[in-house]
Amino acid sequence: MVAGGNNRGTATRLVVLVLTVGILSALVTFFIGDFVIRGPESLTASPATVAQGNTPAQNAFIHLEVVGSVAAAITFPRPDDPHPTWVSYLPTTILKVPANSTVTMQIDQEDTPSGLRNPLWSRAFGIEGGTFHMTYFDDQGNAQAGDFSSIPDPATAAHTFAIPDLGVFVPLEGLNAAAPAGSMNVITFSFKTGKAGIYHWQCFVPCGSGTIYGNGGPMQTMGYMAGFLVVQ
Ligand SMILES: [Cu+2]
Repeated sequence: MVAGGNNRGTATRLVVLVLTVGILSALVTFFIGDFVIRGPESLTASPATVAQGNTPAQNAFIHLEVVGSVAAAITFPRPDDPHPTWVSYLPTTILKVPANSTVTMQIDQEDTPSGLRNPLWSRAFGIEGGTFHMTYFDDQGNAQAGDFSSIPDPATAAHTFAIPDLGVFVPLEGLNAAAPAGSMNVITFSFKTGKAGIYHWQCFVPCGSGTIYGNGGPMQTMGYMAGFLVVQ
């Protein structure tokens, strides 16, 4: 009798243990799966041809938009975004580009200036020809265009596009307050990729307003001011 009772007790404990482990495993799987699914989508470079100044694009083209808040997007709206007030690159920051190729970027920059903490960062590095092409607006709100190796005033930068491991760095001029409503600075440049790999990229302007030193929130979150360049 006593032995039988012990066996039943052991069996019950075993069933409870197995069920508990099963439920915990299911929960862990669910949370990991949910995390992966909720991660930003990826954008594969298109083979489209656009001009950078007089140089036609080759191989790969990536078109991004930079907004002061996701809800204000013009080119790439993200209606169900969990952070509509966050500053962001759009439509995503997971960018897939071919290895050993020239990637041409077009960035529609719509945010106002934040300023650079280090004036050295007003210079562009690591891009083809050393210059980026930019259409922008002057203090009178007139459209201007030109090729630049740096932005004229570090205080007027809004964001930067930086891939540290590839030595690529481009300052993005903030939209002048005199620019007509709904306008954007359009910045185009090209850089070369080497071997396949995953390269972290991010903005170097602490632009996450409302977070400590501006470096939290969107600055640390994939899909906003940080991302991966997937070279494949
Ligand atoms: Cu930024």
